[in-house]
Amino acid sequence: MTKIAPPTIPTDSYGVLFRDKHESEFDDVAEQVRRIGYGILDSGYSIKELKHLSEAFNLTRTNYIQSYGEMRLRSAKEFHTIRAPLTHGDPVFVRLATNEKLLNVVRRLIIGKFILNQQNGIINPPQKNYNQGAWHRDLPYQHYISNSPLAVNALFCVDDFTFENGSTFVLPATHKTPNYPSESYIRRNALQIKAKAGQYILLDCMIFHSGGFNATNAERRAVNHVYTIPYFKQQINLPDLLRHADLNQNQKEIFGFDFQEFTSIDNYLNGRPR
Ligand SMILES: O=C(O)CCC(=O)C(=O)O
Repeated sequence: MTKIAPPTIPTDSYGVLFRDKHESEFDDVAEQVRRIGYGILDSGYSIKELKHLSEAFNLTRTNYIQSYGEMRLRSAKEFHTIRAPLTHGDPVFVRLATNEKLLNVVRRLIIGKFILNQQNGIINPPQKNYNQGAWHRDLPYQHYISNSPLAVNALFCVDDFTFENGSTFVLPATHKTPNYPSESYIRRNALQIKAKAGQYILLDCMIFHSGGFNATNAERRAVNHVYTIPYFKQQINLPDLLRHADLNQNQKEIFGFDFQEFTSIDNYLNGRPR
């Protein structure tokens, strides 16, 4: 039988004045997000830390449902979401949002300062439709594009993300064009990402993406993080809720303490550097 040689990828180029550089895994992931809209990054957590995270997720969820009530959450279509888990007490969620490897990639993507706009625990329930199971951007209703990302989503996989349990679908490069694509584009280009528990799926927030149908008997859990330039308002005022938390200066900056609206002209003037 004749063997077919694998295609050889050309390595030469010509007519190139500018090129991206690859000095670390962070450059690789950032380039993927910039060019095709998504990439995968290992968080670096140990098995023990991942186990703790999984338990913290479940406990935070139980307390959340107790605090806000199942009926109320269901009627607001919020039963499969935990809003701002980093404000509920377990420091593991603060660490998840300020993971140094993750911030190294976000720094490469959002030019200048950025803040955490929102953190949500999300649950894709088995054998059911759920609120993230439809194509959307993470800046919904926005139909513009920017030449560098204004917002980045880091979806932390608490469980393995598989084809069977409805892992995230993406429409590659749709962060490059303002409109929602045609059905034909979707049919030809939609692809489903596979990722392991402990990895972050990074998305340019303008890429269209969707959760898939979870055909297994177990939930698929994740924690999403949206980082934005500081000019976008947060979903929930994190500095207010974290006022008494034990945070270092770097964490405070990422959670938006330095970028709050001034409540008066006096406050504004007092906040100006001397
Ligand atoms: O559940 C998923 O895989 C998708 C989550 C999602 O759409 C989001 O975080 O915006």
